[in-house]
Amino acid sequence: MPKTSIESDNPLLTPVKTALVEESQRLGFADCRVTGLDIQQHGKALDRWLALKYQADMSYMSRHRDLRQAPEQLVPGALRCVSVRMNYWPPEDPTRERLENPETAYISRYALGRDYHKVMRKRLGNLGKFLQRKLEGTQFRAFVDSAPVLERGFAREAGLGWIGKNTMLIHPRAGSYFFLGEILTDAPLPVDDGFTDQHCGSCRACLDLCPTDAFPEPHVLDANRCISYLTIENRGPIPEAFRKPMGNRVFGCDDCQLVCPWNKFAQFSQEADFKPRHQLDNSRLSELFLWTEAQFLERTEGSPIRRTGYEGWLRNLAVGLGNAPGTPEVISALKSRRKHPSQLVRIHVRWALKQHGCEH
Ligand code: B12
Ligand code: SF4
Ligand code: SF4
Repeated sequence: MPKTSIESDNPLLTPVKTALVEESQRLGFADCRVTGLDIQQHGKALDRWLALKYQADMSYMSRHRDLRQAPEQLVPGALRCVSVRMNYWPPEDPTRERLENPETAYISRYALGRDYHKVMRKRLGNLGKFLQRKLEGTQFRAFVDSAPVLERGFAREAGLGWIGKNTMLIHPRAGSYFFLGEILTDAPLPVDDGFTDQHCGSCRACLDLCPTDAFPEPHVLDANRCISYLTIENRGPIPEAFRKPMGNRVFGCDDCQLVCPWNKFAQFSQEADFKPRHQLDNSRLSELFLWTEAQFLERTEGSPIRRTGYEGWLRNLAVGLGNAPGTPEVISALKSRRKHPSQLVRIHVRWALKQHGCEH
């Protein structure tokens, strides 16, 4: 079908949209909806967040601030955002058991398998090409996480869910254990209704149970205090005040989702790519701490864990070991890294040994 030039919804494109949604399901997306590009309201929330310095050292959040608020500049002539979600939670995972065992490394459930950026970007690219085949001359660009796109904002406007007090995008029949992705396109596809309801009500479980008290107010997260930021994005030391509350969370954190009552409706993922690799869903802290750099690189190939780097990995695990019971295995693992060439690692090892009464 030749592309139309009008900018308002084109009812002739309804069958194209229906086919697009069907194709998205075939590609493994759990939902796919369309919205326009007005993201003003969310841009204001972003401005406030940046003014309060809640982005910590994630300078890319302020660097691309203008682009985040003017998505049409990312794709010339763009009119619509196709917003999708993909579930990632592993079926029948004894998550709480792992989190409550202080000798086990707790790795965020989104990071146990293949990196979602890779999985989703490829499939979104295929979805965009499908649209191009249906609508000759259509331009599109696919995004997952990395580009300056306010993904939760678009998802809400497209009707994929509401933004909870924990800042997660939540769907009443699917909880929040899913990733988001988008296609920006110049095709004037019919838009869906946004999600204007808020289903948090008087609940505040996530705000009260966050181990590091990272929510200064509902719907606002201070990344400086968030374990997910501290263990993944942060390149420096973990401030001492947050080391004990981190417990055994060594890569990311799921607590504000685990406590959310809406996640009893979460849909499990059947994606082979997201299946846990190298038993990362059930490994001892001390075992992971003894990985060499070569083993780290080999075992995290294609995994989101690569982002923290080997030094960051050891830093996080040292904190976990400082919080673990002081068994001979734990003490000996920590002592083996006492003279590690990285000062960052040494600082955290020293702190961990101190927790077990080993000062020297
Ligand atoms: C930076 C970032 C982080 C930072 C900061 C998180 C944050 N809350 O800002 C850190 C490293 C801490 C982080 C952690 C996590 N992240 Co993250 N992160 C991002 C990223 C790259 C940008 C988020 C952003 O723009 N933050 C700025 C603030 C201002 O935006 P926001 O919190 O989303 O707030 C929005 C609303 O709250 C809204 N808002 C606030 N007040 C009001 C009021 C009204 C009336 C309205 C309408 C809107 C509104 O405005 C904002 C814009 O829409 C996105 C990907 C992307 N490009 O969007 C992924 C993303 C948000 N992260 C994701 C995930 C999975 C996680 C973790 C669960 C990973 C983990 N297990 O450790 C945790 C969850 C922590 C949490 N509770 O948010 C998913 C979320 C999926 C979902 N269902 O919501 C995303 C979308 C990535 C993806 N492609 O799937 N993340
Ligand atoms: S991810 Fe963890 S530390 Fe971060 S806000 Fe949620 S519960 Fe708090
Ligand atoms: S835990 Fe309660 S307040 Fe927090 S996001 Fe879920 S429903 Fe909303």
